[in-house]
Amino acid sequence: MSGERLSGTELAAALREHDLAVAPAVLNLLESVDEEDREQAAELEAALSPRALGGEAEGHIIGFTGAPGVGKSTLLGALVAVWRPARTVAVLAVDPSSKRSGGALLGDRLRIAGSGVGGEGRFIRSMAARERSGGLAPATRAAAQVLAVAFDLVVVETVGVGQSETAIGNVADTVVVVVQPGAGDALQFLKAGLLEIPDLIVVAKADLGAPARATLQDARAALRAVGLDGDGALAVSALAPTSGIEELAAALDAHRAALDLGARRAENRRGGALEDFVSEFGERGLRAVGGRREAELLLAGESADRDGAALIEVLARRAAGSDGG
Ligand SMILES: Nc1nc2c(ncn2[C@@H]2O[C@H](COP(=O)(O)OP(=O)(O)O)[C@@H](O)[C@H]2O)c(=O)[nH]1
Ligand SMILES: [Mg+2]
Repeated sequence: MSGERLSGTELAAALREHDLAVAPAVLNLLESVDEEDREQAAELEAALSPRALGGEAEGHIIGFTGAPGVGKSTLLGALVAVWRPARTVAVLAVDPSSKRSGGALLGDRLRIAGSGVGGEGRFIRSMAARERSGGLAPATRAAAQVLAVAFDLVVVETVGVGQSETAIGNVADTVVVVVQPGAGDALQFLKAGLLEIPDLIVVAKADLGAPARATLQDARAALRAVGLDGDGALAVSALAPTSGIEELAAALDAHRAALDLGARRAENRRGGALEDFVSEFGERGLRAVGGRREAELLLAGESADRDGAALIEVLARRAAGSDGG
């Protein structure tokens, strides 16, 4: 570590200039529990809030979620190879078990995937999950939001089955659920309304043949069952020779292009603020606001460009009874 540390405001300015070299320092700051660092982190986030930017950060924030072993990291390695070198990519791998090994593994996979990855324009970081829930830590949400100012693509890989996946929907513009051939469970969760509805379902390991094709049919049926277009399911193989990776990259771009970004991000900030508030103040805090529904209504009444910190403040003030409500 060098002696000259950039302040939160300086880091924010660097990200606005697309200076990708500051990404590690930005993550260190956001993950720090040191009190002075927390203040700097708040300044960083405030300087890059939609209100300060005069609009939403332009990077595409994509969440990849699915059970362990379905092939998420390998798939990301193949996708990064398609995206690079034309586009800059940050990958945040949320590892519920260990803090570092996931990122190291992911790094290996990305190197194996080869072709132009490595070096500038690409940033990979493993981050701790919130407690054991598999949910996103506040630092991950903040990291995705601020990196989207500097990088073209910000990918968050999370491990999850069923309800624990909800957290990714509070940060991503596009949520991709990855399943593997024979994975009936995840699709049953989706049909039963237990799973957050994904924007895309990817059936990985398409090279396995018939079982992959059958799971793709199941995925299409599951999407139709919840009123979505079956075309939102794709099969890919990340093993050489890869298949479906470019189609997936195109589907991701198409989803983002059709999105009302401001509305989606505002919704995510509200959901994220509520999640963070409950994590900090517990169910008791939520009761002090008047319950979840009341909290949601309160947040919905705030203007769309308010950042997470401001929204949490709104909830905290209501809980303390100091806003007269
Ligand atoms: N046959 C096949 N195996 C794959 C594919 N992608 C990943 N795998 C294997 O599945 C296992 C889990 O992959 P990984 O990417 O670590 O899954 P993650 O836990 O979801 O990130 C590894 O042994 C991979 O080699 C694929 O496209 N085809
Ligand atoms: Mg992985």
